[in-house]
Amino acid sequence: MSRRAFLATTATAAAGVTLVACNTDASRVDGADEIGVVEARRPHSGRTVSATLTADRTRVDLGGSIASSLTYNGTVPGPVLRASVGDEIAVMVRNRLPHMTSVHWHGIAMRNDMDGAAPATPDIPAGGDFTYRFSVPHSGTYWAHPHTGLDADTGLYFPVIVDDPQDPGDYDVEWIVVLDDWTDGVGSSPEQIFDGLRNMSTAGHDMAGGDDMPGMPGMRTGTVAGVGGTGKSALLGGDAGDVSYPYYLINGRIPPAPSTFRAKPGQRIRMRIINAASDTAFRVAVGGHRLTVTHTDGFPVVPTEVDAVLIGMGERYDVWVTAGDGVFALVAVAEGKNAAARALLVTGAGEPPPVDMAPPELEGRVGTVADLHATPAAALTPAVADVRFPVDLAGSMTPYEWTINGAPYSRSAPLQVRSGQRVEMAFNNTSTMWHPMHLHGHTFEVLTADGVPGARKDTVIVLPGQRLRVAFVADNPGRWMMHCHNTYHQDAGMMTRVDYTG
Ligand SMILES: [Cu+2]
Repeated sequence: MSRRAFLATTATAAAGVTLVACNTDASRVDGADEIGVVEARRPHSGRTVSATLTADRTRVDLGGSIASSLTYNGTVPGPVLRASVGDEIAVMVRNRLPHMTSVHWHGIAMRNDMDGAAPATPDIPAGGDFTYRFSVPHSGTYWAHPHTGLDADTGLYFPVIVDDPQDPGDYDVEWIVVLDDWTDGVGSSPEQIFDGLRNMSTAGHDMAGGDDMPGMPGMRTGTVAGVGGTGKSALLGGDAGDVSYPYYLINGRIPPAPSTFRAKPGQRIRMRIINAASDTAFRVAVGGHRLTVTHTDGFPVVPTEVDAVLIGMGERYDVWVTAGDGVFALVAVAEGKNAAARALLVTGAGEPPPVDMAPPELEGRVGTVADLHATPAAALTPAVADVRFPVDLAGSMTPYEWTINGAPYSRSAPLQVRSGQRVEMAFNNTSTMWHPMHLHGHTFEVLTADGVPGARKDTVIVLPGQRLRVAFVADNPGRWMMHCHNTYHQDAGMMTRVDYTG
């Protein structure tokens, strides 16, 4: 399918959806006036992209394995939402779940009262409807997911792609690749995993222990399937994760029944890779191909050729691939977990590689954030910071507690900024686990030792023992969450806020 045909298809789909009523109530948040002023300053195309999403428990076919899980409109991933810079997005969410939910628009620098994370946006009660309505200021690869409880570890996620009509991009075809670690409906539920992690710690033993779990007769520590079973990763600087999943998926499919992307030999493919997982970093390669990284988290980087990329939860990498002739495996290794997800690239005749084939590119040059630099247009104007914050990341498996600046979210002191400030944050990871740290509503620049601008990111991997400085301009007033994008770390407290005080 050509890029032109792809765009035409999505435009037709969008046109068939009716507009929904506006229920924006900006007066309910602090600084509502300022939010309105900043919204007026964003680009506006006059076009509205509308959609309706129903969050419900449904059956999903993962490729011969049927799971009961939470989905948007019955599919995993949910439907792609596509807009152009300046468009207004109007998405009505019908919550048919038995509990509160929300849709957080990950990476988009949108108005705070539509961010989909409490307290800035109220959660949607069970049975309720809510319309998210906001304009999109920047092009790029984004995605959306709930910001409530452990629902991020279900099928509730979908890609959000924002095009720039002024810069259509130099590629022939586009391949959206969504990675996930999967347990819901086939293994332990996210709630069972979280209970297992916490009970493991309450018992004061590691997973090798055999004591009865308090209050759970017959359940023994380490017996919750998936809990504590992962290995080490040199790339991640230590422990790879807390959870071993039954499946790792690309575009909702298990490796024996992979999703297939068709292109012509010689075509330049823009792959938009999104890691929607909860506890898994992926090392991604395409057999027989090199990757040219062009963007991360929506923003352009100086094109960088690599053999594979490492992508943490919440991160996105856009890469170019020039298609060879044949049948190739896209393999996403669940880093440090001795498992993988895969998809196929088909451009010609041939048999698919064996399901367990590991392309040699996985062991070649693996691109990480340290290799990437913002393009001059994407880099921040150099300036001295107006305010600096330490952001200490700490925690442990036993007890299972994760903190920012010494406190879980329930007791956290938000970082306080004022509009117009240049803000520096110094992540300092004193734990033995890596953390993909995500800031809502802003894209920060990774600061480098030599002063060459690092990549613009909204989610960045901070390795064990690492100090990593980032800077952003406080230009989007409101109350914004900042947290580890490991679902279980986040729920165990590794979250705080950046609050505007004026
Ligand atoms: Cu974490």
